[in-house]
Amino acid sequence: MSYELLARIAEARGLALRGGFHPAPDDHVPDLPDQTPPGTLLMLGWTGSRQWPVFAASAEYGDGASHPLDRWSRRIIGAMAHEFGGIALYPFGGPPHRPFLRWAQRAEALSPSPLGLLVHPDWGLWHAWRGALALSTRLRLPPPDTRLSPCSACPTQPCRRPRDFEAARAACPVGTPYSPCQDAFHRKAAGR
Ligand code: B12
Repeated sequence: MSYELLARIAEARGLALRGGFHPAPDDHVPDLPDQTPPGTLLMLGWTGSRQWPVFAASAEYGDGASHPLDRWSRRIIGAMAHEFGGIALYPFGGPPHRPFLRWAQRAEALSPSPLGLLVHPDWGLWHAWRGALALSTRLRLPPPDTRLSPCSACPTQPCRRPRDFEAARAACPVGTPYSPCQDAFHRKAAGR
């Protein structure tokens, strides 16, 4: 099994493989069921609205029960953990919360934006995590992405002007805001 193959499998199931790293003890990645430390942590999530159609076609999206996205994430990522020999970890379900923001910065070119959300050179503020896979094997990972924060090369920082969080997020010139359907779903989930 390679990183590239896992990336293709994840994409077909509606998830972007968003980098990974070889955990050290201070990364606070839990041990595997056999009490050994994992060799690799892989981050899985959404980048823009690219993966949305797979979720929107799922049973969870349409069944009317609560927390459809969390249930979908558990089904898809739980199955991958089972297939590839590891455990699934989720950003939701706390407290305590798993340190996804810290793990994400170990795995990809991300940095805190003026809004607090992590900003990505391609996806801007329009991305999130659905889970992570802690695998027993030490996978060979792609070379690190060394791009700097897009905020450091953003002279006008239009996100700093609007007081309203949503307007500030939409003002970021990097990436493309979520599709109307996905945006409506997240707003409803956040109680807005
Ligand atoms: C709790 C929570 C909230 C709470 C916040 C309560 C609070 N005041 O803390 C509420 C419900 C308000 C919330 C709202 C939103 N959230 Co939220 N939230 C979380 C959650 C579940 C836990 C955060 C946490 O405490 N982690 C525990 C700590 C220990 O984790 P950590 O990674 O180690 O955190 C370290 C770093 O963040 C660092 N750190 C913290 N701040 C800063 C700042 C700087 C400058 C630096 C360098 C480091 C740093 O210090 C921490 C300790 O080591 C995370 C998922 C997760 N598991 O992390 C999502 C998460 C952070 N949320 C996310 C999102 C998208 C949102 C919303 C936009 C959702 C929405 N559509 O409304 C809003 C944004 C609100 C806003 N105005 O910023 C995304 C962020 C994606 C991104 N691009 O960064 C996450 C990662 C969820 C996901 N599934 O992807 N959220």
